Amino acid sequence: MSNIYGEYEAALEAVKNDIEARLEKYQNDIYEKTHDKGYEHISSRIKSDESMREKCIRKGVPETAESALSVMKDAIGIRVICSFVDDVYSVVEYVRSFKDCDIIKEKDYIKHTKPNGYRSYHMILAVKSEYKDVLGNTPGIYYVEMQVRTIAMDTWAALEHKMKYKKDIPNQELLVSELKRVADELASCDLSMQTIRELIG
Ligand code: 0O2
Repeated sequence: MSNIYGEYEAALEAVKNDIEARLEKYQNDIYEKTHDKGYEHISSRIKSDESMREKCIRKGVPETAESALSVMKDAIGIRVICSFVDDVYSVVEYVRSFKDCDIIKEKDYIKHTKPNGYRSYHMILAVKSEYKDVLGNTPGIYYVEMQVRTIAMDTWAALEHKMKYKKDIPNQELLVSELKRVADELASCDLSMQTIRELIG
């Protein structure tokens, strides 16, 4: 079976690199001004062929490049991990200023925490690219799912993600409420860390 992204795979890589380069510029600019970091690190991925096909099946759409690149909007995923909650919002504001890039969907799971305790700032970006897109437009539009969160939020999400797939764990209910409790404790630590930073100045 051929790759679901077909001839558009190179464009995905180019768009991912473009957004990463803009974030690196942000990091360098902040460092020049303040000798501090705007964020801790970035991680990125192109959703694998297998995961994208599985998602198409789950959402009831055909396993085609058009579904993967136009219906789904998370073929490219970029995660920005920050030390402090304020830095998350500064990154979001910087992304808002990107040229040739519109934020078409935004969810603040930090202010509006998910019932399970999940916190993160999500955006879907529509990025203009010199490459042709799956609908035949040049310049094309490629979508990027961006998640911006603190180290504490990221640690929690990674552990929760791992446990979600362990269905054979006894006492699931207790586990869910414990995870929620830990998420809230970590959020309170994030607040304290932010306060300490402000005290240091
Ligand atoms: P993966 O493998 O990380 O890509 P969608 O589900 O994308 O069609 P929706 O509901 O708008 O649409 O997405 P949302 O709420 O913005 O969440 C998308 C991604 O956020 C998920 O991607 C996860 O990466 C992350 N996420 C959202 N909620 C949770 C949560 O409760 N726990 C954890 N650990 N991660 C979460 P995928 O596609 O599920 O998976």
